Amino acid sequence: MNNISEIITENMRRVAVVGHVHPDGDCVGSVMGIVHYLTDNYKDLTVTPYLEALTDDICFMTQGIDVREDDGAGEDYDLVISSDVSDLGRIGAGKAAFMEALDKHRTVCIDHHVSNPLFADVNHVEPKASSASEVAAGLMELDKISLAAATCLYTGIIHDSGVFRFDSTSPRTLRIAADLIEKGVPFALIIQDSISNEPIRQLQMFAHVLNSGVLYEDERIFVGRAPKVLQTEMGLNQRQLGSVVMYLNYIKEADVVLFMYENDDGTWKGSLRSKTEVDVAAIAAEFGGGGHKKAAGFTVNADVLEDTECKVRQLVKEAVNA
Ligand SMILES: [Mn+2]
Repeated sequence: MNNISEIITENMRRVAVVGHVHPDGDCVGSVMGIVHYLTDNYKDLTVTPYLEALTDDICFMTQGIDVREDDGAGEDYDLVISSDVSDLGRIGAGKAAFMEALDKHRTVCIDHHVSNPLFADVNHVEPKASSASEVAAGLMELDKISLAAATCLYTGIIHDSGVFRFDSTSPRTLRIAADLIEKGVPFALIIQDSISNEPIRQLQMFAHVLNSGVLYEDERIFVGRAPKVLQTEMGLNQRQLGSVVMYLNYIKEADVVLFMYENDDGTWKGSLRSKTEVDVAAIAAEFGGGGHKKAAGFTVNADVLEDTECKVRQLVKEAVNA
């Protein structure tokens, strides 16, 4: 597919756009970007976004728009588009609408995950793109992108690219972002309000993990933990722990960071970050997990928590000396 117009036919009237479970900035940005673009340019279309409940930092993108949080069963849409969804099982709200449309060969998948099994009838997956929002923007005609659409797409790009810091940022990412800024996107305000804006409890959690964790200087790895009791004490849920590992990654003396936090079911999630050639996806795979070279994760049982931390340190050591 070169342009999103290729999937819109004359007799289409009702379209739905769905994202993944626990929607993040890129998911909401790309879904809402597509919703705005289709609504703005196809007057015969009624376009409905489906998204699960949004966190405070990204909910501005859906303000004033009817977003459905249910599964959309029985709606019989002419077309259902998924965006930023890596796998059928990851569809959040609107899942029934998507599955019913799949039976009728009326689905499209727009994504950037390399692992995407191409689950829709029409699939447009760009594994090298920074974000689904970049992919979506690349399928649009620039002069047909409104300020509202541009704002959502820009927000999606900065969320998934770490404001253009991650390796996935390409010259194309920046060109598309530049085109979007030209529409008048208030980018400084969005970065301030949507990225550099953390509730004090989340920063206190980071401070706690930083102070209670251990820096193994010889191995250049920092290991920190957040047990359930601490999460409860701070009034945080798991989704609000995401920024902790990002801040831990600022530690100059550590090339690799391991952040272990307890899940509701008593298992522990290990979140790994690397600043060097140490491939943390390979380390996570040793524990049945996976991810990217510089950001990966896995889940282990509580009884092997200590062992796991030791083993990660050993694996990092081996990788450094390899
Ligand atoms: Mn994404």
